[in-house]
Amino acid sequence: MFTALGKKLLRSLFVHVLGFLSLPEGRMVNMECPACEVSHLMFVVRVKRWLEYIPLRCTVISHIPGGETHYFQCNEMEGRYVVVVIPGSAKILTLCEVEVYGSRSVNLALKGVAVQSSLQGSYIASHAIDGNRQTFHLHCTQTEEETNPWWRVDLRNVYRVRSVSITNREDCCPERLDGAEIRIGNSLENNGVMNPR
Ligand SMILES: [Ca+2]
Repeated sequence: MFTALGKKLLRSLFVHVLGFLSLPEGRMVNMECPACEVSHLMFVVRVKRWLEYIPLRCTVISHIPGGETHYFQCNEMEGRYVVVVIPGSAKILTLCEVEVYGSRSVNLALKGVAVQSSLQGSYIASHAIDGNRQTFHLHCTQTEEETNPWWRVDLRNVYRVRSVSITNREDCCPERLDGAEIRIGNSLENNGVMNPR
């Protein structure tokens, strides 16, 4: 069924895959090449590091009509911080409510602490986690017009986030939220906007 070369390649592939899979547990499988252990281990370490930095996207918001609440699945992304950022210049970020759900149907954001990149009027960051989806200013946030405006909630602990819901403003310009990214992670580098999205 297989040629000799085919069998050799298949066995080589099998040995390498086994070596790759077993090395993290400290076992050496590749008996044909003991010297390969170090290079395999380095390869595994590099792949694991690479995997840690793969941007696991929760979402990029395409559009939320005014006054509506949309849910976004985040595939149990792990993190303490949930960040909403609009990439680009001359942007204004307004959020009327952000809800964060883990394994239970409890809104984790309600016990969090919210901050944002700047403040417009009295539209403070905590208005997005006040438990109220109403879309007038007493219950919404707003930044100044700026480059890459962001809003962030500190969940005070690390959670596996299943979904995030966003309620958009209704009175004006809901399209401002188009293209916003939801990022989740444990980093506060660059105000948390470097977390995976
Ligand atoms: Ca609110």
